[in-house]
Amino acid sequence: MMLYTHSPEVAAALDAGRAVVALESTIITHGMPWPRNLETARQVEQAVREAGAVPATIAVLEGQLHIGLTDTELEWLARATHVAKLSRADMAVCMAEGGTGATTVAATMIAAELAGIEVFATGGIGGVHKGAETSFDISADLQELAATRVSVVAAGAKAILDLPKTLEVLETLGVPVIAYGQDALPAFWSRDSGLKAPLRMDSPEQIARAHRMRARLDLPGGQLIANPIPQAAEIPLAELAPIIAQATADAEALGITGKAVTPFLLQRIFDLTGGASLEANVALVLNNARLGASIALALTALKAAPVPS
Ligand code: PSU
Ligand code: MN
Repeated sequence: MMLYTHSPEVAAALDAGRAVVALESTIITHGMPWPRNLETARQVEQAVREAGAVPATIAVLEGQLHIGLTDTELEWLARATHVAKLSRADMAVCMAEGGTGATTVAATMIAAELAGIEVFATGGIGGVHKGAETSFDISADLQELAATRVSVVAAGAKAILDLPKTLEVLETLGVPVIAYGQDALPAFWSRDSGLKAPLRMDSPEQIARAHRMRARLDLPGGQLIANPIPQAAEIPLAELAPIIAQATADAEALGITGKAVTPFLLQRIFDLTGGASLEANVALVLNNARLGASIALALTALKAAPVPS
């Protein structure tokens, strides 16, 4: 059995040297409720296509790593209820045992690099959780950004995380955190976290050149592109802060730990905002898919041009 299979659309795109954007599947299985998860997954794929690139949603189905899902597979995954959430630690076990799992940012990056896909768009990355000084809850996504050469477009880190600590860890790991088109680090549902991003870029071409430069320097690891949610869709941080505090306190009271923490908090915030957090989430993922496609196109344009030495 091949280590991974491509959907027909992705196979044709890679053969033709077209721009491809990787998409994760944990957001479908653990990040959004049915049927909005399927609608969003389809809209995100369509947004990538409309921007001129090809989407590759990644997941493990019955032991097989899929780079690109057919619409039937996408719908099956969106309806499934007992799908594992796979990160670097559990991906190989799932595949070896013939299991089915959705890929997080970390696992999607691993799969994308394997398949030669350089850009990946998602909603938010995992990071350092509040209270990490006692819980040690730091997402494997951060180490993956340090290890795997994929540029990840996200709407910053989720405001359920400790953002200053997340930035510190990314700096320690040597991960460039690049705010797109503004100075402030965006905070997922909000455009401004109140923190300045370490780096800023204003065009997909700049981001593509920096991505290439890392490879020429033989630096492992990718880039985190922090793309602010569109203004019309944002929920200001002041409005969300008490809700996030409530959700975090609930998680602690219920003794939620490990990989259950992020899905629990997202669900709780969805309930406490009366569904408004989901609307914002959908808008920011679509926005990231479009930027991811532009970066992937800029990278293919660079490939075509001779690299100056
Ligand atoms: N963004 C969302 N919803 C999600 C996630 C991101 O809007 O469910 C997922 C991503 O797959 C990310 C994961 O990699 O949450 C982080 O989980 P953890 O904190 O357990 O590492
Ligand atoms: Mn965690």
